[in-house]
Amino acid sequence: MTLFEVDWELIIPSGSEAYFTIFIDGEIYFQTQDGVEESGTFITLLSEEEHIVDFGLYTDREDGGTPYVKINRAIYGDLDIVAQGIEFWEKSGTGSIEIIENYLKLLTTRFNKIEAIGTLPVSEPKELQISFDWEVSSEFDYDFFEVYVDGMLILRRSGIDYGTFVGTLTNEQHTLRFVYVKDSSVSENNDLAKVSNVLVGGENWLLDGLTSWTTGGDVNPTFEEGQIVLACDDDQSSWAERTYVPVPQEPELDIANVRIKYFQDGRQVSQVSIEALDAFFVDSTVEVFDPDSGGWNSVVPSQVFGEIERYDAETVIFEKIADSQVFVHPDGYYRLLQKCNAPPGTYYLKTTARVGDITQIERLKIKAKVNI
Ligand SMILES: [Ca+2]
Repeated sequence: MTLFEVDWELIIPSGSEAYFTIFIDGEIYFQTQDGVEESGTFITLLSEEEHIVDFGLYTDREDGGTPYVKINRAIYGDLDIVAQGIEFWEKSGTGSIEIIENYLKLLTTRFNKIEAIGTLPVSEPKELQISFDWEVSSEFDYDFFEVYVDGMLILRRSGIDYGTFVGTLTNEQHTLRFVYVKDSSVSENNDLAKVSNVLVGGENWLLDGLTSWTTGGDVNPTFEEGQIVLACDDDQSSWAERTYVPVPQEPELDIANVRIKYFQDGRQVSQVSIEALDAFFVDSTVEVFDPDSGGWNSVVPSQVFGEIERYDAETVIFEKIADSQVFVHPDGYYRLLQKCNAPPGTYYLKTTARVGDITQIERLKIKAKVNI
């Protein structure tokens, strides 16, 4: 979804009356109180499809002078729609719309209305898809079904209406909230809203009803026949919300890109047998895989260290019994010297090599025959 932000300002000279509205796709999303001069920022998140935005000014009295609206800033994603110029806007009603300096100005005279209507373009989808079926049956323009993501309005409908919402979000934590909210009087139609088939990132969020949801408001919503049912009395609300948490990404394993090779007496070894576990050395080299040539090249690691470990087959635990001493040989290999005293058995030389941000750990099996 794409953020739509509008900084607006309604100027009403004393003795005059007017109010300002924002309609999106034909539905009222915002309205000021009649006759009150004010300013603010309107924020909504809109789905990827095209949307019609409609700024409206309604003037009742102009005894104190003509009221007007300034749209000081209107940004849709990366698009500055005020900067698009007056061509972006279609005028409807009586009065004038014009771009003055850096703002859009709407002006109309007594008992008239003026609207500036623009089309917000299709926007790029994000990674996480959300969709749900909704229906509302309420007092038109007063009692609303509203949907929020992270506290930002994404859908607002009233009267008798229904549809399927489809939008996308970044693959980050997001909270989706469904609300039914009523004004101070009058109920019409069935006086409720219903939501079903809530799919977030391919997961059906209603498989186990509202178990994973948080509910609240003056009246808790109910779950009936696969649908969230939101209803309440005048001046009340009812809501249900749930938070999406992305699955943590496993850190990229680059183990296959770095390898450690072991040598004794110049010959590569895959395990080492020693007469006694007192003092012995193993040489090692570190190589990195070059995807361009498809071969392994010697590399100078930023760090190499070794440890002798005892392996307990019952507990399946490696236990460190001594550190190795590491000597850098001028010929480009690392000599790992072990000095320890332990009974006969199976041990491992654990070698850790750091190359860039890769930490490669490998173990060489050591068979020690005789105790000293
Ligand atoms: Ca009502």
